[in-house]
Amino acid sequence: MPIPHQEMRRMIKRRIQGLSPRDRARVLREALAELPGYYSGPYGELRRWIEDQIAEATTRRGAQHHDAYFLARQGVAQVALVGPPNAGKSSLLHALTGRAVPVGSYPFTTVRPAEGMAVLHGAPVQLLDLPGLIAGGDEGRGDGRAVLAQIRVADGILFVESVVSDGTAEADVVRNLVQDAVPDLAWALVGTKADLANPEAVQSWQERAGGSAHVVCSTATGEGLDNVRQLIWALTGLLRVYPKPPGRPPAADAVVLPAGSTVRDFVRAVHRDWENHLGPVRVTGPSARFAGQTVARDHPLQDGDMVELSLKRR
Ligand SMILES: Nc1nc2c(ncn2[C@@H]2O[C@H](COP(=O)(O)OP(=O)(O)OP(=O)(O)O)[C@@H](O)[C@H]2O)c(=O)[nH]1
Ligand SMILES: [Mg+2]
Repeated sequence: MPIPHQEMRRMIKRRIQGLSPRDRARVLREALAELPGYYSGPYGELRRWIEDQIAEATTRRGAQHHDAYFLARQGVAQVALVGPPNAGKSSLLHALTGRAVPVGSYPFTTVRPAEGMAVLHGAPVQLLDLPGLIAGGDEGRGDGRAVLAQIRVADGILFVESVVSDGTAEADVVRNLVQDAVPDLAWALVGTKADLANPEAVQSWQERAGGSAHVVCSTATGEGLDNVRQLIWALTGLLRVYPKPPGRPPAADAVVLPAGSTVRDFVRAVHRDWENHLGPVRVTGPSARFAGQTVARDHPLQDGDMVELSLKRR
């Protein structure tokens, strides 16, 4: 039998009185973990009140180092891991980048953004692990504004959601909030904790994802992580383009180029002197109508193309 919510609020207030912000946050997190899992009604209100208290306790601490909150861009692209508290964002950052970040079974484990590099097809892609977002985040609840500011400068958003069914309302709140605030950014969905969910829960999460790009994974078993890497690659829009010497097979290592790159960009990336000596260029792959198609310098390339360059005799 849960303690009636009003008594519970009084009890929590008593427990945090006079504590330092750090201890206050710890006690509040413990209280949140003990709360019945309702998101509506009096317990929902109590939950939101505790979340606000945690946000207050943790932002005051952060406010002294405000600059430390913003992560500089590194690598060839930046993708933000975004989701409700406790969804598994930090666990995913660790699984994909090896970066040691705090992971906890309570909400708001992450109070500052963290970053790590996922090396995808030889290219460093920066992943941002952001504090969990909650309803009202766009008005500043739970540091939401700072989180949104960080999302705005990213190249793509990976919404991280638990496929265990009881978090769907929170996940919807986050998606709507972020898409209203940053409507133009590319995004995709990752369903985490597949190892904890029954097949029906996984299926209903997939149905919610609908036609959007999505992948189910577990950081506990490693299941689906390669698919997550592919999803991130697609989000960045980066292109792998394989140089092919005439009469020989294509190189095993791709040249990685930004979205929208053309044959000219590729040539410049391979060898800066070649542009002036370039003969016909042939492309095989997704951007070509047929294998070995001769294309112009401004031909837009696609991920997975092979490009054969020939140089004019001097
Ligand atoms: N079994 C299982 N547990 C997971 C998985 N991913 C995360 N967890 C657990 O879920 C809890 C929350 O994980 P975190 O990675 O800290 O979640 P978060 O989204 O970063 O949470 P906040 O920083 O609080 O927003 C931890 O206890 C993790 O060990 C998973 O794939 N399987
Ligand atoms: Mg976290």
